[in-house]
Amino acid sequence: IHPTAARRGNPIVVQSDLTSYSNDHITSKFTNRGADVTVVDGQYIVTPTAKQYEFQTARNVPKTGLMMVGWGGNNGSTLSATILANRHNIIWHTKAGIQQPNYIGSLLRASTVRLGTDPATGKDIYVPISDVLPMVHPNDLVLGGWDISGLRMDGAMTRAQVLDYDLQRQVAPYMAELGKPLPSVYYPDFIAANQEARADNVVPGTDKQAHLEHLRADIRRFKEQNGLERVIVFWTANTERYSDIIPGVNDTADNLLKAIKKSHSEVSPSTLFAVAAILEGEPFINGAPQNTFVPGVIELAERTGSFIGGDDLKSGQTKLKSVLAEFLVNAGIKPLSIASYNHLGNNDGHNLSAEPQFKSKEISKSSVVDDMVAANALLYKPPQPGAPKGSKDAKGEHPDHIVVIKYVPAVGDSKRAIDEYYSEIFCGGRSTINIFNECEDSLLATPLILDLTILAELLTRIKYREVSATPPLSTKPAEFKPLYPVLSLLSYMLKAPLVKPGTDVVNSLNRQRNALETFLKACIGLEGSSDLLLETRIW
Ligand code: NAI
Ligand code: DG6
Repeated sequence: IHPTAARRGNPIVVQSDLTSYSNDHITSKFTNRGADVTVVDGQYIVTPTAKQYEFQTARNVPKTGLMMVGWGGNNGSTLSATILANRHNIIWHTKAGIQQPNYIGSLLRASTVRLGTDPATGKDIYVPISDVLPMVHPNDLVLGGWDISGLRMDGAMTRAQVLDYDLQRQVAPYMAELGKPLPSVYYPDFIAANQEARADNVVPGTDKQAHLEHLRADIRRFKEQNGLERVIVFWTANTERYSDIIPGVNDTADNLLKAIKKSHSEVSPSTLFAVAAILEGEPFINGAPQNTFVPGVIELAERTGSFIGGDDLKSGQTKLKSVLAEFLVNAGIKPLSIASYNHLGNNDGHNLSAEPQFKSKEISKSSVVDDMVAANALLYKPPQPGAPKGSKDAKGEHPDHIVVIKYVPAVGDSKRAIDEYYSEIFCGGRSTINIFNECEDSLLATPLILDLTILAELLTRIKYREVSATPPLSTKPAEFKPLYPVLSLLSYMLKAPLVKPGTDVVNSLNRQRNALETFLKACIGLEGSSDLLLETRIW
């Protein structure tokens, strides 16, 4: 076993020329293989490509804080209580018996990847994803954040009505120790009017530049007080309405900073938080659907190299859609319509009962099948160049797709989602698949917040450089540099993934997972997903 790797307690040690270990870093060589395709007279001319890279991952896992915006909401309070339950190993009674805390639903902590095969038995060996590279353990996250509601965290948990009473009872003293959320910025125009009664914990005034400085100071103080090396700022507050994109206001980084100075009305609270995190050099993740990342925010992140990720947690109905729609289209079956309804009775549902906030959610829930449809020109007629603007032919063929959300207070956090997939099958036949899913919304969402936080922290520690296959002897290797600031590798957990401008969004859950798995494995010098299993197919 490699002595340095073993000394640092790595559960996986790769023995190969492609991987090296030092006290501080894991360094790996990776060949990114692809193909350039040009279409000439209906013929596809394919040229395989191979580009070499090195990845370098810092092995020291920093002391990390998670500052949630909307900390006192259902997600924020549920996440805090479940981390505390795990940390203090609280077990509780339910009507079904004794329940242990766990991290089920977390991709990192409750799912595995295939590493390879045991040569002695020929059996596959799987490891938890969290073992592939050194990552923060959720129990070690230092929790904090803001909320416009000043209820102490134990009260926030009670208000959420998500967790079993016996767990609430036992975890309440720990929750009380967390205190109450920091006051937040509240611009009533951005969330539903029905939220106003909650807003008793707000930063005074209307000066957005002063608000920005206030939020930046909050982040710095939280870091200092807790001795943190890294803080992830996470928007899990109410869904806001979309901000208008206005040239001169939020279209560039400089304009946005000027607009904040002038307290322009189209600068939303979530955008202000994103700017505060970016200027503090800390990652910002948007767990809600609104367009927090106006072009000026993306440019600011690019300019400063601060990391951002979003939008909107992909927890239930949409996650299933990103599997099912792909399955149908990849099976050569043609979805003609997808009708998605859901109703819920928590505060999120209350806020979404207002039209502008629903609109934000409708947009993020609607785009999820676009790339699968675009990938299959055999089933769906692609956009026709030269067709009249706005016509069906100009847009290309697409299944009918509707999204309906209704607020039904009685069901609380237990969301009901009903989906119908109506498809064309062989020779004019029809297939209808109906799905009914019922589950606690916040218990689906909170593990995703953990995964996003832990991955975002990890991705700040990974650097890369391009390597020439045959460098001239005199050439010094390029410096390692950080990844591009928009963390599209987080797409698996997000409904409307933010990607590098000009690149395609991948919505397929399988492709998103493959990308992440391939990347993490590449960072330890393992190439390919190995699903080919060639040795099982040849003599
Ligand atoms: P919630 O309504 O229980 O919590 C939101 C919290 O944000 C509230 O405590 C509210 O007081 C606070 N808030 C509103 N504006 C604020 C501001 N400017 N600054 C600080 N705090 C503010 O909602 P929940 O269920 O926790 O969801 C949070 C967000 O995550 C929502 O936007 C929701 O759409 C989104 N989401 C939730 C999913 C789920 O399954 N629970 C999945 C996908 C997204
Ligand atoms: C109702 O749709 C409330 C929403 O906040 C959703 O619960 C949330 O966006 C999760 O959506 P999905 O489609 O992933 O279940």
